Amino acid sequence: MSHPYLCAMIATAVESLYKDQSEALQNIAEKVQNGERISEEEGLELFRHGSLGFVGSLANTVRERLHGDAVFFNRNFHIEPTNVCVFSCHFCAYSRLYAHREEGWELSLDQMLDIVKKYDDQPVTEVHIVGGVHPKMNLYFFVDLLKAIKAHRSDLHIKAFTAVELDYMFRKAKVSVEEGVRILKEAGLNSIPGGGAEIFDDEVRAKICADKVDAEGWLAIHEAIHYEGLHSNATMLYGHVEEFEHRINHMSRLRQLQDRTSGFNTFIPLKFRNGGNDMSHVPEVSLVEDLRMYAIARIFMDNFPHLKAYWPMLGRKNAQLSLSFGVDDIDGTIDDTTKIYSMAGAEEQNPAMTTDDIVALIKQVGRKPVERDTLYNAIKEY
Ligand code: V47
Ligand code: SF4
Repeated sequence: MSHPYLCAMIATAVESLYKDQSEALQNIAEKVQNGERISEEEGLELFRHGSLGFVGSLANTVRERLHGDAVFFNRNFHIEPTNVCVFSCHFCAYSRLYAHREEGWELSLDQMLDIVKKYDDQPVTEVHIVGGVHPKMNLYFFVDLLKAIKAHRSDLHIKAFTAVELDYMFRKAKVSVEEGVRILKEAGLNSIPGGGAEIFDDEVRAKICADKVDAEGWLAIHEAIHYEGLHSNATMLYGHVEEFEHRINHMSRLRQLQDRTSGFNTFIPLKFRNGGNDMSHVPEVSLVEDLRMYAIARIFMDNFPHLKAYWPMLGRKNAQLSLSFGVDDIDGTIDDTTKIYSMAGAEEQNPAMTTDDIVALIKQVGRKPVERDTLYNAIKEY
């Protein structure tokens, strides 16, 4: 966007967009433009009164300050060891209780290694392993899996196990969180994904996922991961029974941990989808609300380097749109091994995009595709 006349026009339009706002919103705009952190109250003000145009424009300023036009993606594939799960999250369309395990799947170590081998000739850099919490797949089963993957392909970055899976496997093996993290790191674990965070507030958690690890446990596991020198991501499941206050509280707790450790790479807001689960009566929020969510996250989470839109859940067109509302990362070239969203009614039933597809999708909206590894080192600019 280098034409001087166009730039001046946009600057005037943005200025008048800010001037027409309440004093509170104008103060927030000034802070964000000066690179200052906004408070929880100010975050709430954005959720309550910030129009899509207003928050979008501010978020884009932050996003371009951090990353210019770059949009990151990586070449990865998923392994989902099982969908059998001891927990009963009401929003989950994917899991099956152990008593009904014949309706689900349970992969053996050899079957999972066969998935890894399918990618032998492909330049993937990451395997993302995540699934249900199976009572018989214990810490040492996963130690063997990590070791087998590393023995086969040592350069593959293993991003594996949500804090929910880790909490269960550590407790069952009677090891402390710190000890468990060390055991998995020694076996080859490189980072952990951001799942299982949902909404940290206890009352909301009691309504949607009462029986799994609570906020303190989730945060303690990520803290231990960071202190071992590994990185992680953080998610937030939004757009169901929570209020704006709960979203701000969730993001604030993540921001505080990040101030201490700097171990998070990416924040990933996940839109609640209501297909095939116990919460099908809860309506889904609009696309405008999704984009406002991304934008406010980009403004509020000032110490998170990246904001990810998970395209299999959002769909390709909406993922493109999100790139103007603070998002700088659209995950990877996942193939159809990921089922957690397709089973809940997400846009993409068989999510797969080739690198050419992803590059074209990003270029079509005037941004610059950058292939990255898990830790955001640039591998190739397109
Ligand atoms: O924690 C489950 C979510 C998460 C539904 O770290 C749902 O790179 C919406 O965390 N509607 C697991 N969401 C997936 C996850 C993830 C995904 C992509 C990348 C990364 C990363 C992490 O999926 C769960 C839950 O919040 N989920 N059911 C649903 N009906
Ligand atoms: Fe199990 Fe995860 Fe589904 Fe909850 S969201 S029931 S922990 S698979």
